[in-house]
Amino acid sequence: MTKKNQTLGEFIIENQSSFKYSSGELSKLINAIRLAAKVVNHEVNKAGLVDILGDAGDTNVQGEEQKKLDVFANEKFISTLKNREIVCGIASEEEDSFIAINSNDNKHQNKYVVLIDPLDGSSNVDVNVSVGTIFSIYRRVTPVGTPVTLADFLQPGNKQVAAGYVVYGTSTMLVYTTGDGVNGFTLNPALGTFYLSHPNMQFPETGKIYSVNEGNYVHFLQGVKDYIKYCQQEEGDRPYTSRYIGSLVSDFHRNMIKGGIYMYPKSSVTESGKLRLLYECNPMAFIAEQANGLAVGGKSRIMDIEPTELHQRVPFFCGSRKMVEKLQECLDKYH
Ligand code: AHM
Ligand code: MG
Repeated sequence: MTKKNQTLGEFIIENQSSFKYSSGELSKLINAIRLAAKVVNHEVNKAGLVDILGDAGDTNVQGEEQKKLDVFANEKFISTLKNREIVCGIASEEEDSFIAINSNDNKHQNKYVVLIDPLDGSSNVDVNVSVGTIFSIYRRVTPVGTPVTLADFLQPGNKQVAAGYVVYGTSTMLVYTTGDGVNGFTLNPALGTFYLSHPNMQFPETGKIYSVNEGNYVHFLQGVKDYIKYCQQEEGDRPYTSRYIGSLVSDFHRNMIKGGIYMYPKSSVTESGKLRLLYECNPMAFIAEQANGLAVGGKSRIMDIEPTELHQRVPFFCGSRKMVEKLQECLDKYH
């Protein structure tokens, strides 16, 4: 049961019973993310004021430049999660390999792993456009009492126990699911409190927005080109509207509220697309499905892909059910 005007803290406590595992730990985990999100939000909000913009000088594992805020967000989420005795490991888009939490004192008793994209779309920070944090939570598959291994992180998305995102936008929101629907909380910056503002979020069955980087059009597969042409044709409720922020969390969030489809296809230049299965696609797919939407990778459901490496990229199509089905129909014509 969801009520309006509830704080996130109250909501977590009231809804513990709907979670199938021991709920106290997961609640602690969501609380840790809530706390780190508030600190990162504070930093993101003042990005234009302080000398924090610009490259940190490091490159991440994908060879991309890191902005200082990426580094800050990465450190903040990791340290907040580490300081609580809940997770046995963390994998971050900004780290080459996973971080094992050395909980020798409690003999590796922690049961959860967290995968995180600490500041997605960070190239938007320089131009004052929304960015986000994406997180994904699994139960470890190796026995409690032993050190965490790569296998604990390489689980298909259908094994997620929770996932969510924070969008640092005109308002800051935290949206998450534990497999029992999707709820959105808006931060009241004056009080530093998240309030339940969007209970039981649902993708409209269909929509009028398509979001894709059309600059890459010539490189797309024919099925994707056909679908884009379909979106642009004048017929029925079409042409659709094209909206692309270039910040996955914001594009997804808008499409979930208004109805739409987000696409990051593979192309003749990016063989697997751009987005990372574990840090971006799986958590967004879990939220989408919990909100009556769909997420596919071209041939199959995103959450059924068996991951083979931490930083694996996959094509990603996600949004209103009918729109994703139509896209799939276009793709299927060619294989
Ligand atoms: P990032 O994790 O390096 O920020 O990249 C992911 C972002 C997504 O938020 C966004 O949808 C996409 O990259 C935009 O990519 P492009 O500029 O190629 O359209
Ligand atoms: Mg990212």
